[in-house]
Amino acid sequence: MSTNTSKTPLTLLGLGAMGAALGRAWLAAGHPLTVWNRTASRAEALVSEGAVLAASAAEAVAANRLVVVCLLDDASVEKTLSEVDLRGKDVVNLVTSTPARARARAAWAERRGARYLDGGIMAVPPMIGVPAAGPYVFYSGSRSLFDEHRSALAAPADARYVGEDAGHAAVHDVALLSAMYGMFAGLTHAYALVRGEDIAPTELAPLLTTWLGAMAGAVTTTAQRLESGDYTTGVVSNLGMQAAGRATLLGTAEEQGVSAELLAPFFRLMEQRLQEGSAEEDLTGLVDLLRR
Ligand code: FVH
Repeated sequence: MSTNTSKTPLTLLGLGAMGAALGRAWLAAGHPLTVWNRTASRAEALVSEGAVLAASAAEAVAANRLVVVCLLDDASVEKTLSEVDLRGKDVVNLVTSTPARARARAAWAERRGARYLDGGIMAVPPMIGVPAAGPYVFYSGSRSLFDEHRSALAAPADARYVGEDAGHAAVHDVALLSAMYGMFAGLTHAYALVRGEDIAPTELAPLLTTWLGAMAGAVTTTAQRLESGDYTTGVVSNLGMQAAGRATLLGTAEEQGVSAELLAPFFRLMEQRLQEGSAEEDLTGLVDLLRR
């Protein structure tokens, strides 16, 4: 693949599933790319596509101002970069992290003379470099770094800046992932309920898809209620009615020989809110209950 001198050259540390996909997208967009990976053999494919393999992380970092890190976790970032000179570098860390760890990593990089941007990738590797698949990355931290390198950062996936606080990319990332796991928990329970019945999972699948789509409006109404503080006006399915459904939903799990361990905690929260709040609310009050 040919590189283009008008495109920002960059260094990529980490060529796992995600790093390799990012590297391929930068090469495809014409960015000169220097790579490093702990296991050097994993760089072979990218080198054959035009990347330059550095012999060490220090050599890779020295090669370019813009340094993107896509390693497994924060511990591997520490191990890889603890002895490397970061002065004058623009470090973009795409490792999935907690907000506190991202903030600590930002302070660590800045103490060492680098500008720092934290990223949360909202995509899986096959989506990278495929705009139609809708990949994007939340970025937070140095605004000047983001503005300067925005076009390079946007080559593999759309770049969305969410603030100077380095922890905000992680908060956004983990909020979306947490909602996704809530959905996975729900469909896990639903499939378990029909297992053993004469109902094929592929029969249930389209029903689940359309039902979850129909219920997705709750994302926005909950946000609006949280902002207005009004949890009762215009409620369609109130808390009192929903909490009363507990016996049916948990009873069905019992009858079907399915553990209620995914569902029961949510109903416990409903009961608690019912005691402390109002039966006329919707489920928005549960958000407040979760805050410690
Ligand atoms: N893959 C995905 O679906 C998700 C999508 C959302 C974002 N995540 C995050 O991206 C980071 C990297 O994930 P990955 O998919 O590339 O992960 P792996 O394929 O397991 O590759 C891991 C790379 O990290 C290197 N590595 C691991 N430990 C060390 C270490 N102690 N020192 C130096 N490098 C280390 C590993 O090197 P090697 O095993 O090939 O030698 C890989 O390059 C991650 O934060 C996800 O949460 C991906």
